[in-house]
Amino acid sequence: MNYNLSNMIKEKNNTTLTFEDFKTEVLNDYKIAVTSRECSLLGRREVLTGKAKFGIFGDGKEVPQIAMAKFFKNGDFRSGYYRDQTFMMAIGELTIANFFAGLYGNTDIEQEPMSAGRQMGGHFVTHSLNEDGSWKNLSKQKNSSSDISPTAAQMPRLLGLAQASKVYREINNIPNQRNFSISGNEIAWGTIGNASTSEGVFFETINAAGVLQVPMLTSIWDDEYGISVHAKYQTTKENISEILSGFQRDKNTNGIEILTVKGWDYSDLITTYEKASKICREEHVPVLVHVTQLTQPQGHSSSGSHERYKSAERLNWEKEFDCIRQMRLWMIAINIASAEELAEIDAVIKQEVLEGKKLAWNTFINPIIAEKNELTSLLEKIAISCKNKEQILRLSNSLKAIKDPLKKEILVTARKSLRLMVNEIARTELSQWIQKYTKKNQTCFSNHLYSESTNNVFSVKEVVPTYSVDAKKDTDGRMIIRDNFDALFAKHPEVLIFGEDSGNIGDVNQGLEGMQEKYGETRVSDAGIREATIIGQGIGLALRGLRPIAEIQYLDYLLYAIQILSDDLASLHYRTVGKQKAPLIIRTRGHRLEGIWHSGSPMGMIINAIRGINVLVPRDMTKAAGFYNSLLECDEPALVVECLNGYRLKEKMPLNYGEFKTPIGIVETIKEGTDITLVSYGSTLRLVEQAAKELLETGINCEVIDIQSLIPFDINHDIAKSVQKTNRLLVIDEDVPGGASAYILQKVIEEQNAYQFLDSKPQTLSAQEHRPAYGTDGDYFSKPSIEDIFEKVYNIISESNPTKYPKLY
Ligand SMILES: Cc1ncc(C[n+]2csc(CCOP(=O)(O)OP(=O)(O)O)c2C)c(N)n1
Ligand SMILES: [Mg+2]
Repeated sequence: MNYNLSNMIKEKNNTTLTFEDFKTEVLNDYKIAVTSRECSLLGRREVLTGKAKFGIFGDGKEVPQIAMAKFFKNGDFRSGYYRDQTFMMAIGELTIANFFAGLYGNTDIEQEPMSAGRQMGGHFVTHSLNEDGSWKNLSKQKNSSSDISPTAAQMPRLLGLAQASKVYREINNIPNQRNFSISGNEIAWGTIGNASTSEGVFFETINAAGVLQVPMLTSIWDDEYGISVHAKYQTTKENISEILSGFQRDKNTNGIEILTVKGWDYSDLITTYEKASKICREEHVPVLVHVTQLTQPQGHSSSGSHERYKSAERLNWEKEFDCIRQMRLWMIAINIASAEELAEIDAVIKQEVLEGKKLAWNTFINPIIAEKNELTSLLEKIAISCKNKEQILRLSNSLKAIKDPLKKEILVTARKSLRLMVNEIARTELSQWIQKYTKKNQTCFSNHLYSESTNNVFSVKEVVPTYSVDAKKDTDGRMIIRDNFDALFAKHPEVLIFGEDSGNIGDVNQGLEGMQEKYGETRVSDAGIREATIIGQGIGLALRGLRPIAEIQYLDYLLYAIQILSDDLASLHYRTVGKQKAPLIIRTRGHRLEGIWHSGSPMGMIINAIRGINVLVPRDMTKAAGFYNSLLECDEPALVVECLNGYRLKEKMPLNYGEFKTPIGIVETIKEGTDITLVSYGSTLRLVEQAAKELLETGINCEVIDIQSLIPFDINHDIAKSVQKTNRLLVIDEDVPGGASAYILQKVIEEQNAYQFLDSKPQTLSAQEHRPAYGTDGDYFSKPSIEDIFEKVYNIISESNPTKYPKLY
């Protein structure tokens, strides 16, 4: 169908398209746009009257989204932001009732499919997974990755979603491939606000897409503002497509295609998206559509008003160039409908939206009212026999008077009432009611941070490495990693690895030596120096059924990607209530080596930033390889930190590459002892082992435990069992004081209740607060040494037996 006016008439005369067909389609588009607008208008009122807490809407951006949706096909993916409600309505993934359910925060996923109330409205998703966590057929549905609020953070993942099409075009032996792609013909559609293009990850993504030549179609919704800040403070020349023009491809170069279109010009928008999607889908060339002259009729969000920062002239212009108004004028001008007919449509839609809103409200509030009634009836019944009857009834009556109660108000009433009946028999019934109610609702708000499927990390059973009878510790660690990757690439065609120097030279430590030659550039590749988008590639590829391993060259450089890991990957399973998964493996190497930026071990920062991602800290390369083997059997994301100083250390060569599995969440006792439990992980563990040997010579018998897995942490509480035996605990790591060691103490002392077995103060030994200094001496004075460990343990033992172990200093 051609929507350009002159072509339209030509087509009409050629009878390839009847005017009636054309008219029906345009009218349908208009109806979606008006429905969306009415939702925005009514949505804002719901916030102002207190029924909803916050609203951010897509008004002013309706018409371009209708145009974009026309070329969005099954199998395609969107990665966008909070203005895209019209698009979601146009592809049939958001109803009026869903829209309002999101605004109210309905925790029922059936009513609020975007996040079951976890995200504020305007953050969209489609469901990629069945109830049991298995994949749906994504190539038969329209897909949207799950939105997040940080501006431009949708961009890194967009790159990966697009790259997946390229991978599927080049590789044809992946199991269930057709559930994810039909010959790689899918586009990844991005949307971003004009001001958000100021973020670094926007430029990083555009550059990477130009290099990778992937089908990524990015639309910039340009309304000249980012909240109150005008384009002149955001964008050089106030024009993002102009400054990106150096990326424009030409006959002899790679690059991207850049198109510009006015956001209120319905017919030109359709022509533009038709052209853009054709280039992108067929040629796999990234396309950027700069949609200018958009408006924001109600301002940025339900907080604040744009009259405070837009001039009267701008406000008037926005009224005139409101995209729906312009579409209406165009329809009247070409006789698609009269002003009266359109006014009639508007009135009908207004009513429909009102009814949809009412339905959503009733569906949301009625179950809560029923819970309120249940509690007040219970309180009235049990209060009669209570000493504090009056006070309890007062609480109950106050709750009763709340017309639209919150769950919080119900629970507060119940918990306050409980305190008033501590010594009464009636207490039991209320206490049970509270526990049941809390459990149900806590689950609503807290489940699915990690996979709850039968393929989660706990499903992996340990498979020990096997060795030949005469095996000696004579193989470099890096060879074990390499040969294991070799086995994995052969076993899993859906596995691919990429990162800085990972391809041609086979990573900086040669753990991938020869792999590119053997498995090709699609599966083993070099990436630019751009950690955030390396992770974004991984997230997007994993969302489309591949098993990417994204390599971050050194743990210290994970910081460039920590925002995406924390905001996007770590929250993905939680914020989609288990409706999307990205089982990405992040491979990196860390702990001590040389100097400030090659010796960091900021594990406390990492584990606190990325709850939702498993964090594995193997002590050697066999353990690391075993983790990769385990992870590829399950459906969760994980960070694996290999020991930077372990690639040249000798290990025994296993026979069952690709098969042996390190269990996840299970600690390993590597030396049994009776006097104190030493808990550590990673590179530090070797020092702990040595210190334990030296301590044994003085008669102190340490039990040494390798944590192996910081998240999940010691699921069998084996550390507490050890402390029960030794009655003493020292946690050693090379993070800052109060870093990961504080996390470990909290787990062992508080969660595992090990405090009750202690005869001495539980202690930690960590690195200095500053970054590790360069060289062997820098290391010695920055990180815990064998002597530090020895003396710390000695002092703990000396406290209880000073006669045998007199003070050293
Ligand atoms: C990293 C980050 N910084 C700040 C914000 C707060 N914020 C939300 S939207 C927004 C402006 C975005 O403007 P633009 O990209 O032009 O999109 P528009 O809302 O105009 O469509 C800001 C600053 C945020 N969400 N994320
Ligand atoms: Mg803007």
